[in-house]
Amino acid sequence: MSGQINGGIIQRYRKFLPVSEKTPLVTLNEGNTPLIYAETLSKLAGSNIDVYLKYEGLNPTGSFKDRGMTLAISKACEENATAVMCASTGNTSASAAAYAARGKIKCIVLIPSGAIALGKLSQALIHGAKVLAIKGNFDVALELVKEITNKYPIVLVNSLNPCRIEGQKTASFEVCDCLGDAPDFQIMPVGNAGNITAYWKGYKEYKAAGLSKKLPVMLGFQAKGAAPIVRNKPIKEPKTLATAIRIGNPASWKSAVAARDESGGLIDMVSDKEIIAAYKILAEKEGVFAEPASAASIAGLLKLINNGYFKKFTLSNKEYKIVCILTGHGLKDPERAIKTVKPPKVIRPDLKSIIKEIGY
Ligand code: AN7
Repeated sequence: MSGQINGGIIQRYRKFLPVSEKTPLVTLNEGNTPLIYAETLSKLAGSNIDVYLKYEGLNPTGSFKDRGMTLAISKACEENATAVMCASTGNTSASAAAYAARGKIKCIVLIPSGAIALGKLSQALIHGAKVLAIKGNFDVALELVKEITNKYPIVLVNSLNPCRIEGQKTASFEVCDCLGDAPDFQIMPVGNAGNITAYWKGYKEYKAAGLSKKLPVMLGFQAKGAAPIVRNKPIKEPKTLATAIRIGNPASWKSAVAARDESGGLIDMVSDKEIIAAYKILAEKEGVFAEPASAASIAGLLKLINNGYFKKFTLSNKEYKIVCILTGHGLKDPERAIKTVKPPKVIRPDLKSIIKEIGY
């Protein structure tokens, strides 16, 4: 027996995507991720603002990359490609490796040595990709991958591949389907800048199709030590503990700036300290575990609340909706979680010791 039971983003949004009946479907039923109301963050934002979390960590490999990868790998299979390749700060490699395994196509990934989270590395390895760690950062890896895929018959599956952006834009369709329209504001992390490009494209297409009425203000956040767009110059040695967005020369720089400017938004930065504070608030107050790069969305939200950004919009009685994109699951980087909090206290295995600790 074959066939999908509920399918993924290609089946659900087929008419918006560059596929035909001939395109094989390489899917793990990605997408359809929850939009979760955030009670604590909504209270902090103000009485007429609702904050929602788009939990992309619940995709099959634990990040939003699966939306673009299902399409990129399906198209590579349609074109009878024998191999795909990407550079990655982790999540792209995890997703490429899984979808390539599913599509029975060879996968090669180039990662910065010692600089990707353990969960992501384990995924790329267990799915059978050829994983090569270079003594260099993501930007160097991406340049090498571009050169190799130009010279050899290997399909590039970084977000320079337009299929990646096409697939990822379906997340904005889901937000609109869920809210009945686009939100007023969208906050998201920016690394290689493919995702902000994809969301903005999706919002515009949905509106043009008459399926939504408004467009959101796009608010992107980079990590302070890796903020080339904010500083308006490439960063040679980007630094941040949010390894997913440790990127100094984003491939989709221009289209990210266009999304910012066309939407009347901004691209700003948050420090590692702010990212970790947001990471903890999200986990402790909302019950949602997202990786540090994703917490940049929440750090950005808190920064904008604190500097009064929303005040100028919310003087009226109108209700406003903010959607924060949580791009990857917290379990991707368990080491960071454990470093952020105290390790468990080791006690004697008796009732008295336990009761003493829990204060009853
Ligand atoms: C969790 O995996 O670039 O601005 O190579 O993994 O579209 O790059 C990951 C990026 C945000 C930034 N959040 O998105 C890679 C990679 C998470 C991420 C981003 C990434 P883009």
